[in-house]
Amino acid sequence: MAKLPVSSEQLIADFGPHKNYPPREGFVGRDEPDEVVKTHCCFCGMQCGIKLLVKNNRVVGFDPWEEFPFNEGRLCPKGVQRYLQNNHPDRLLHPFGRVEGAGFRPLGWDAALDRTVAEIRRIQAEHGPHAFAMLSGVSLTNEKSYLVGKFARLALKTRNLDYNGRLCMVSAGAGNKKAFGLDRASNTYADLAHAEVIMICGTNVSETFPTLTHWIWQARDNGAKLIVVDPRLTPIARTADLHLPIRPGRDSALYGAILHQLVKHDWLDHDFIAQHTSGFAEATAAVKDYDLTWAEQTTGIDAAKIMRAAEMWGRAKTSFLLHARGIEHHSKGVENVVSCINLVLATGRIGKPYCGYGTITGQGNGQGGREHGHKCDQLPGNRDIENPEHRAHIARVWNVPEPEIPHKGLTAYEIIEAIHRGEIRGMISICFNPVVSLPNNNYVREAFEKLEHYTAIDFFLNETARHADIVLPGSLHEEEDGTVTTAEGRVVRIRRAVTPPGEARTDTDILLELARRLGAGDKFEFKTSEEIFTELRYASQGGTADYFGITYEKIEKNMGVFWPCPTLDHPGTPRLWEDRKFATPDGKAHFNPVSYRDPGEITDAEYPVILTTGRVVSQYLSGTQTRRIGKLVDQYPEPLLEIHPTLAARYNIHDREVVRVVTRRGAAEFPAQLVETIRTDTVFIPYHWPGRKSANQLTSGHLDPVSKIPEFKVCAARLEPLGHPEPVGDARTAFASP
Ligand SMILES: Nc1nc2c(c(=O)[nH]1)N[C@H]1C(S)=C(S)[C@@H](COP(=O)(O)OP(=O)(O)OC[C@H]3O[C@@H](n4cnc5c(=O)[nH]c(N)nc54)[C@H](O)[C@@H]3O)O[C@H]1N2
Ligand SMILES: Nc1nc2c(c(=O)[nH]1)N[C@H]1C(S)=C(S)[C@@H](COP(=O)(O)OP(=O)(O)OC[C@H]3O[C@@H](n4cnc5c(=O)[nH]c(N)nc54)[C@H](O)[C@@H]3O)O[C@H]1N2
Ligand code: SF4
Ligand SMILES: [Mo]
Repeated sequence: MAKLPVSSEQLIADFGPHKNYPPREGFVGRDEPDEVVKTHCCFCGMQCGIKLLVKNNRVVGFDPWEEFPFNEGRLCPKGVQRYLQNNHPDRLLHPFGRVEGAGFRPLGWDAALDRTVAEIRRIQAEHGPHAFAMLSGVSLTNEKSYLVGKFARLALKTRNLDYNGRLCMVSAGAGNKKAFGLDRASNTYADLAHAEVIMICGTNVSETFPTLTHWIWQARDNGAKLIVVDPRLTPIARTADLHLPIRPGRDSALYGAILHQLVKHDWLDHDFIAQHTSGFAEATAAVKDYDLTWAEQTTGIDAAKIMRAAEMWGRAKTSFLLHARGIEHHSKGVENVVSCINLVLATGRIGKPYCGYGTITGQGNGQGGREHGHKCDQLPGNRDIENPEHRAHIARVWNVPEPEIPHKGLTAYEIIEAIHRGEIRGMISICFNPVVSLPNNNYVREAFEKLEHYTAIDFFLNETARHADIVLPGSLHEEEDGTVTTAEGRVVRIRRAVTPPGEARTDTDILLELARRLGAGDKFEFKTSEEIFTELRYASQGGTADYFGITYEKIEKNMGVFWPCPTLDHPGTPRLWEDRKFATPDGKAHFNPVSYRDPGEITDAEYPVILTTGRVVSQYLSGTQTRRIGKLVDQYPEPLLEIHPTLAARYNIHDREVVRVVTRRGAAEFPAQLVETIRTDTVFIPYHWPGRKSANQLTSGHLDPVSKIPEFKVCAARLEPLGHPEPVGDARTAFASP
């Protein structure tokens, strides 16, 4: 029988905190806190330092942490509201179990854990160990990411573990490894401040990484030129010297055409290319026909602007290239990434002051979370799960025979497909909301309805957890100690400010207890997060992401340590490649040839408009957290369809009128927002909402063949104006806190 969702409102009405616990008041005013805890924001990869104010075991406010070197006290709209989650009435306070036909009922921990373990055993006995899968997320600390990887491999004994970075960082990770042999931004953002040219490709930094813009303004004050590549004239693009309004899905054509011009005008660093790189001839051969006429036709950008970009980049002495999901969320995300890196290598501008390159990490621990082994193909230290030496090293650290470590499993979206095929029957998830965040999500929801057993660990009942059999109340960011690694590669300390409320437990306690009940307790005898970190250090030792020389004490003393940090007396590595020894087998940086190919879905007569998706400043990811914070909801209450007046006029669409957007996957309705800041062939929808407001009802399941990232940034759509404004009083404030 299909597992139909149980609503959060119903759960709160039946078993809300007021029934069992004294009311948890919200912000109680700025009287003297009991404690001030220096930690970091729970949201994006900038990991801004913040001081949390604690009173009576509750977070009641914040203060800027001005000494923390990256953000120096600055915070964005999400950062200053984050603490409001701590007292939210929707907080899960005890385990719940599904009672068919009656929704969720509270359960004791023993009963909830026993039921999960019994179902794991039953499903694995009937269908083999890999029929039970695990999904994880990189809002988790390094310690928890490491623990999840070990838990899935040694306690659950499944190879099918993957994580939400599959929707985020994997194209960048694969591209970085191909080019440099190591996956991290090459410099700290302080190097931006003195770069002559900054090129920003497919990232809306002012909304998605607001505190990063400080370093870009520093560069502007110092005379830097700014190039922005985005189909939308984003806030940062409005300040740029050059905005290249690319047709979505065409980035590798643009960077290929720029490389063509660098060669043609000899804007190249021949010494660097000869001594420190390989593959230059193949990479330039691949773009020999990419002249300006072809490039203009393919990318939709004026030839003159492309030429200007090539000249600005080519003639500069120092430069920094940044990109994020706008070029990575593609069925050729890896090709887009390496075609950007080719420009950096051709001009030799890396590993020197004010010269660098970086993919901007998305989630809070998007960097560390992609290093410590909760990807389906990875072991800690960014090791390869199929490499015999790497497996042997981890087997030694885990004290198990090497064959006990499962081999490579399926990626996130492939796990969904395997559920549909009946190969995967059970699931445990932590820190992931795939029913909102995966593409083509009606198909994803049907998979969760099919599962024989599903346990979810979260602090809120997210939309996927509503399909669960068991819900285990886990911990918020401020309820556990640990470390995360910022977008710059700086490992910082997350400090526990409060303990979990009610019967909620820390994520770590839940995983350790499950491991014990699965009979693997001897491999999981950790008493503190620091003990997990110590094992992680050994596990990462000698890997490309080497944390061996990092300790909690050292982080404390230096306000963070940059990996690689191979020995205890090593200071860490803020700027990579100064020694010109790249982490590839031959020690050289690799050019990669890229021949342009079209995105997985292109427009045609039936679906003539390009649909792209992304973010707005006040909402975060699947919205589970930010849709519960009233002030953020007020700022952007519901998804709007951004459309250019020219395109709108073609369909007789007026501002705020509802438009039905149809793709090959389905249809959804959004009020139109007429803006002159988007291409006339493209519409944009932010994806932070569930159900009928979800952009992912429309997106395609096309994956990059190497990274398996979904193509969130391009699909083909048809617009059907409904000719009336949005009815009042719909879902807009559904989750707002009082
Ligand atoms: N406010 C807020 N901040 C966040 C998040 C959030 O949810 N909300 N999430 C965090 C996470 S996990 C991530 S991954 C990052 C994402 O950070 P970004 O990558 O900056 O965010 P997106 O909005 O996904 O996409 C960025 C831009 O890509 C453009 N774009 C679309 N298609 C193309 C294309 O084909 N080529 C190019 N060049 N550009 C294109 C879009 O117009 C958009 O402006 O943000 C992090 N920060
Ligand atoms: N159409 C479209 N879809 C997209 C994207 C896009 O640009 N367009 N972007 C993609 C990207 S880049 C990303 S990163 C994904 C994100 O997609 P998801 O990872 O599904 O999004 P989150 O909202 O982070 O969901 C995480 C869940 O983890 C919980 N959580 C957070 N911290 C913790 C913790 O410490 N412990 C526990 N136990 N739970 C925690 C939250 O409450 C939430 O329910 O979405 C992807 N989907
Ligand atoms: S920029 Fe990112 S880390 Fe900093 S306050 Fe905003 S959401 Fe938090
Ligand atoms: Mo992301």
